[in-house]
Amino acid sequence: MTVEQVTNGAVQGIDPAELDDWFESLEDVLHRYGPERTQQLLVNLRERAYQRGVMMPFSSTTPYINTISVEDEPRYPGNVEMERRIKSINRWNALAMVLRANKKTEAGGAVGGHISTYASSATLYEVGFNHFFHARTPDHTGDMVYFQGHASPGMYARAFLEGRLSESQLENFRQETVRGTGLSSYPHPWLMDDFWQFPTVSMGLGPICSIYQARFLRYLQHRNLLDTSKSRVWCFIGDGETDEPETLGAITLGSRENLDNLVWVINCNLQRLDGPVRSNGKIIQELEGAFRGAGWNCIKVVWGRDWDPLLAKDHDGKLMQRMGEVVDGQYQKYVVSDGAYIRNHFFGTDPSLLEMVDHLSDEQLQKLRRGGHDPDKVFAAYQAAVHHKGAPTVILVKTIKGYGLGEEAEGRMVAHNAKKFAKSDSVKNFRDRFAVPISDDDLGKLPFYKPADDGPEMAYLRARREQLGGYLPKREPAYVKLDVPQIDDKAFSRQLRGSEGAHNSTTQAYGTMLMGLMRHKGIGKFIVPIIPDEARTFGMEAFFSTFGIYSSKGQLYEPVDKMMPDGTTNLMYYKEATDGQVLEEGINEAGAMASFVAAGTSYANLGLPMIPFYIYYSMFGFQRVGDLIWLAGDSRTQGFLVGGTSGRTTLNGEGLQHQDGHSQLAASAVPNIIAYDPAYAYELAVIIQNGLQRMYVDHERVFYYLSVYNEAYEQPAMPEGVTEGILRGLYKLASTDSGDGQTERPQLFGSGPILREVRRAQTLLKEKYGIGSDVWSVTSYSELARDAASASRWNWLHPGEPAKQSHLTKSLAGINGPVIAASENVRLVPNQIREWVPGTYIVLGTDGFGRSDTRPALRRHFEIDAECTAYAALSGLAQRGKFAVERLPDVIRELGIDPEKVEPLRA
Ligand SMILES: Cc1ncc(C[n+]2csc(CCOP(=O)(O)OP(=O)(O)O)c2C)c(N)n1
Ligand SMILES: [Mg+2]
Repeated sequence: MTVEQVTNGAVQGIDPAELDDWFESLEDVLHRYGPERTQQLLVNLRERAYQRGVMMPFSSTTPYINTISVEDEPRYPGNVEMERRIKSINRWNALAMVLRANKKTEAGGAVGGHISTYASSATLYEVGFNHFFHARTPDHTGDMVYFQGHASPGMYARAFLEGRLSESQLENFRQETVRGTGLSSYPHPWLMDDFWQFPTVSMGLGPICSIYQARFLRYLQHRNLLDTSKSRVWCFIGDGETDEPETLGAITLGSRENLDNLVWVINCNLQRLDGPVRSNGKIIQELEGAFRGAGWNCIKVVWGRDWDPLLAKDHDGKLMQRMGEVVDGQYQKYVVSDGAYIRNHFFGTDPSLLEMVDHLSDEQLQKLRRGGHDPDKVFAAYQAAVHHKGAPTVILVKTIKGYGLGEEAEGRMVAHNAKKFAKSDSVKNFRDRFAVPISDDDLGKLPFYKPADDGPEMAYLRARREQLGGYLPKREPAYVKLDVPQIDDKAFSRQLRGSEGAHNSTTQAYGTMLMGLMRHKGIGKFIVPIIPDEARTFGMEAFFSTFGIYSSKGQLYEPVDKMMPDGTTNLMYYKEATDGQVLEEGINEAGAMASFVAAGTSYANLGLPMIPFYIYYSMFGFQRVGDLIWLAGDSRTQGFLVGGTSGRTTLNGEGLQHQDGHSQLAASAVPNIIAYDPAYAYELAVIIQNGLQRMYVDHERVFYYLSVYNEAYEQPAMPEGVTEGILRGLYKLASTDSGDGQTERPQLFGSGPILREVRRAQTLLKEKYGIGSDVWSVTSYSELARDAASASRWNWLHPGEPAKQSHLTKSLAGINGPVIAASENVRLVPNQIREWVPGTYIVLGTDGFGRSDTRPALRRHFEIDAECTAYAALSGLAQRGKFAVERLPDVIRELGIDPEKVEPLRA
């Protein structure tokens, strides 16, 4: 039996009069004791029934009406008429902006834009702007609002009224190749760094980021770093967007962490891009079930106040039942239908329903508003949300896509992509509907409209925002210089000395350094170590007990590993604490990335620079959550991404799905990522120190990607004079003397653990063939390539002027011999620099699926081991006439290489 059937009042087999008694009793209890006691009574009744063997049907949903009853609605505190006028002006300017931009750019490829999304959500935003969204002020860390990406025209329109954007900026919507004159298509902090805070338009990323942002506010609070108690995170989401796994995938974190500082507003206009979100079902009900099940406070805003009198007359629940049984595809049909159709089809299923609307004309029927277009209902929901304690709130609001845009867009399947009107009177109808004071003569020009500065609308708008602390969105980075440790600090210096005979991996070096940095007086407390259930893999479990794992609830249990079998206390136990520093995110790379972004943008969004160090299984970074990494770049996030257990051959036993050889390639495509693939601990130290300096002292808007590996070997001490080379991407590490009559010297490039194979190749060449060579450590192909490309571009545009020389060009100026590159990466990584490598350049790499085996077997399989590298060097010399070609087959044999072995790319 569904809830709807119960509320309908008839239960088969029970005498209606008896049933009436039950309902009367309910009314009586409700009247005398109120809803809360009634709820307790019903819960008790349900439990009693359960004990007596009556199984209650599970229902995660409530009837398809507003959650907040009319009696519980607060009085609207604003001037409704004034707010309606401001909203209408915003609607107009948003529309004009998109239409004008497309007209203007028609010949060169119209720039596009969206009008239907904001048309459906204008009320949702305006109620927020006028009454809820608090700006950041000295005594308030500010509300954080995630605006639905393609509603951006509405946000620009409002900022225009507020005097924060100029007419020329509106005129140049989506035309932004010259910085500062245009407006970005969607919220992009990279492009509008004093305006947008949160990129949202890759569906699903805004929602997941908002959850972790809300949790990060709590983290800062609990660690006594910042009082964020007044801040609230608002996230505006499309109903279609909820299909993204990222949107719903982390909602239980919100309830588990009691994030009552988080409000989601899901604009249920029932449509996505191509068509209905749930044509044959009901998205609002589906989402209600999901969110209630996940422990969220769920508020439905389905109907506008025009429906209140009808629902008040709905004593037998028939209207509610009808509301509940109509599917979304049909509700969309009502949007585009006239009143007669609605009367016949919606109300016509039951004579008593028809009678209920007898007094309403067809026109009135057609205008019965949905909840999301009624400021009273929206306000009531927001008010309830901000007062709710103990859980996040989701507000499911029913609206109409393209609201007010007329027959060319409103509720139409094509609404999402409408960006121009085919019919000449569409604009006029819109103007009339929203009573925007533009004359008929001016309509064709689509002028932007701004009321007089001293007029009542502007005064009202300003007053409301003043009351709420100022304007938003607004991005205000803090230019605090952190007391970053220098390279001689003990956190780093130990790594510069080398491991002195001991065998360590770069992952170990990373863990040791991070621990040292977290103990550093200047920056220690600002570090946010993030790990998704992988600390033991990286040998970092000591972080748990040393710094504590953040948990808003502390530790409510006695961890099994605290007591040793002999009764002593284990100091390395799984310690959770309210002021814990480690964010242990569980098996959740997407959530960990969202935490990384929240921490790494704290300098801009909260005025407090934080330093996230996020280490993860390398393969599950760029490949798994690449879009979140791109978003981190857009957000101007700072911090270190660390790909642990890297390497298609160094991570040897895990096989195909785990062995990464392409994250350095993916990293090279993110413009503000500085990526390194170091071989030695001292290189890592130099890189991390420099990264801290660049990000947290010099305020460069970059972030880092570092590959670290789990192969243990002796870490050498840092040679003299290599710092610049490490940072720029390449330095000469070791040379052997040229042999008798040798006229060319092979140049051997190595990275990561493969540098050691390259060094072994150098020895082979010398010992077996008497050939001297140079070994270079290449710490970053992407940095080399970017630097070289910049120099080339400058030279190209400045003919006749003294040419600029890149680090690569300068470093290779004196070489004479073939260049061989070997690394854990696919060939495209070293091939980034091919354009600038003089002469022969042979690249070895790990193209092809990985597999499990021993490291030597895998390195031979991919042909990146010392033997293959040495052979490549000799064949390079042969190509240049410096080694006898006829000898090459012998060399292959001597080095034990099977020329008929399987081709790794296709294996
Ligand atoms: C990851 C991703 N996939 C696809 C798109 C393209 N896209 C942009 S808006 C949209 C439809 C959005 O529908 P909905 O979330 O319901 O928002 P509405 O405009 O209806 O409010 C799509 C598919 C995108 N921006 N991001
Ligand atoms: Mg939608």
